[in-house]
Amino acid sequence: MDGSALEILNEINKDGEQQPHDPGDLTRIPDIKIILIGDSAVGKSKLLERFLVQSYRERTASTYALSRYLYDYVEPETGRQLLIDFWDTAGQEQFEKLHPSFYHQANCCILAFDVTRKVTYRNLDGWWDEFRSYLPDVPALCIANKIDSDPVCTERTFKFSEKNQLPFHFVSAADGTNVARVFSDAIALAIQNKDNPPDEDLAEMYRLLEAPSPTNAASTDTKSTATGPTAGL
Ligand SMILES: Nc1nc2c(ncn2[C@@H]2O[C@H](COP(=O)(O)OP(=O)(O)O)[C@@H](O)[C@H]2O)c(=O)[nH]1
Ligand SMILES: [Mg+2]
Repeated sequence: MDGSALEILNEINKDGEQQPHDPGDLTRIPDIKIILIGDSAVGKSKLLERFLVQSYRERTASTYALSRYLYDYVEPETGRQLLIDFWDTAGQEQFEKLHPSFYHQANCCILAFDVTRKVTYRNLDGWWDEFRSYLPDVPALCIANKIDSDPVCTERTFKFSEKNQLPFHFVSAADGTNVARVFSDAIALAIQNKDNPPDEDLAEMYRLLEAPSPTNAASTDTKSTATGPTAGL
């Protein structure tokens, strides 16, 4: 994992606070996958660092760090424990498209731009198209980062999120504004996606298979008649 984040975690551990697992320990099998995309240097890694270790360190260059972080999450309503796998880009977004494995089986996407660099906003369309080409049904949210550098920008409207019907938040990894909110919304969307597969037809088919209809319950002979694409029409 990112050297600086690991250093901070070690400091936290020294102070005796609970850190049940090393987020860099990728041998555990995650339940949920959340990806962060957007241009290089918009602050993706800093946002993750802020969320995972409640910290932010000034750095001049964009990060080229190891790119996955595990996070233990307990669902407040149910007490259910979930292991969340955050995928951050490792700098490759500056030069090339992301590898398909980056998108594979993601449950939610955080799409970030930098309010101090217009080009990062314009490039959202390209990121969105790439994401949707792999994951047409997966939920996403859009964030405008670095509002500490340009607080006035929060009075402006950014049409991208409206156009694509995405939840939108102004954030700052530097001062922490809205970071916890964004990650908790992303986690909620991801869990919803995991629990309720977006493929309506498939979900309906599973429901039919699980709950025998009165007809099926009455006669096992009817089983084979409900499998065609026009079944039920
Ligand atoms: N002012 C300000 N700078 C930020 C913020 N978030 C990140 N940065 C800076 O932007 C640069 C790129 O951040 P980084 O997280 O590496 O971007 P990434 O390439 O998208 O992962 C670094 O110099 C950070 O210190 C922020 O919220 N406010
Ligand atoms: Mg980065």
